[in-house]
Amino acid sequence: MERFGFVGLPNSGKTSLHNALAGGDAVAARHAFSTKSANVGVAKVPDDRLRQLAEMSSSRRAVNASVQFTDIGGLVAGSSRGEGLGNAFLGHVRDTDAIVYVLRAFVDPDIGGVDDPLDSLRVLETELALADLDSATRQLDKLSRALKGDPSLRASHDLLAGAVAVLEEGLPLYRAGLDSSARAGLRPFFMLTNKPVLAVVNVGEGQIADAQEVAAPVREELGDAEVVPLCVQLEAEAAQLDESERPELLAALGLGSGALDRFLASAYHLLGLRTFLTTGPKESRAWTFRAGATAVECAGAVHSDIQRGFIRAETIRWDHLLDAGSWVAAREQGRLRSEGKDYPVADGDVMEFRFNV
Ligand SMILES: Nc1nc2c(ncn2[C@@H]2O[C@H](COP(=O)(O)OP(=O)(O)OP(=O)(O)O)[C@@H](O)[C@H]2O)c(=O)[nH]1
Ligand SMILES: [Mg+2]
Repeated sequence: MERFGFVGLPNSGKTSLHNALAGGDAVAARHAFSTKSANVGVAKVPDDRLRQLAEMSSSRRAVNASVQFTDIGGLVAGSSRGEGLGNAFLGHVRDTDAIVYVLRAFVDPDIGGVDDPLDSLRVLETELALADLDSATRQLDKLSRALKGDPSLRASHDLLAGAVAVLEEGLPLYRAGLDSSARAGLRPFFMLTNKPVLAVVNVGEGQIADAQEVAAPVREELGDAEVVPLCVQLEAEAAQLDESERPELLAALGLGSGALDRFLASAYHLLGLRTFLTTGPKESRAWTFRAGATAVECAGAVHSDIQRGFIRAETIRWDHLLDAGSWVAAREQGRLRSEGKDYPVADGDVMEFRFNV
């Protein structure tokens, strides 16, 4: 499963965000470094298409897609040199597929820490870039020596040398304007700042009305990255409630419901994850696949036997299926397509696999 790592200064709200997503109650505390080991959680990816299909089929249950996230201990200036939780921290970041910066904007004199989101971002980016510079320099050294005996390493060497130049300026790689082939070429070097990023700006209750303005400087700085203002504390409290009461509370607080849902949806998309669906009376289910996957690869997500014995897939877009009213009706109306192994599955396709084992 794909994993996000929360990266933020102490007391920025990482554990609270973890709790909001998992509905859990890991210890969120007012002192710095309250999280020492990483909390790993799983969040359901909200999907209204799934809900509607489950209703259409009177499914006994609906199963959402899910993502994992790791609540990592706080980072401080100097973490890249072993200050604070130092190396353990960096190890956890290395293990993730994408980084979620948690940037504190809420002001509370009783809770120590930085409450300027842009200042926080600068500290975090500097530390990650320094950690990358250290690792990249060492790898470049090795590669330069190996290059003498193996000229085929030239492209890789030059790419890494370019990365070192960027990092020396304190710039994270994701902000260097590298094209996707350069980003892919750097992947074997396991750079932290070559991972996709998004940011949560953690606003206080009093800032909810101006949340977009509070987040604006971060959005400007990060350019293409998704920046989501959230009142993490309230979301965490709402997560403790019954699912049916939640929208009401959030609406009453003027948050609107669904800020957290939108965050999850963008996170999912950021990783290049897409969803296909299956539906029937027993269950309706959202399945995760990587953008570009074929029908036979998607069949493997359901079961390896279905992949092995794949014959064809009957498929229809989710909204067309709802429009037809049922799978049988869609077939009668000639709206089901029959697709072979190499069909590139689209986000929102409803699939039924024909197989023979
Ligand atoms: N007033 C206010 N307090 C908040 C908000 N979000 C989080 N807090 C509080 O801030 C404190 C720190 O939150 P945590 O979620 O533990 O922060 P953390 O980033 O996990 O901290 P470390 O693990 O120590 O790095 C807790 O007391 C939270 O209740 C908020 O929006 N408003
Ligand atoms: Mg914590």
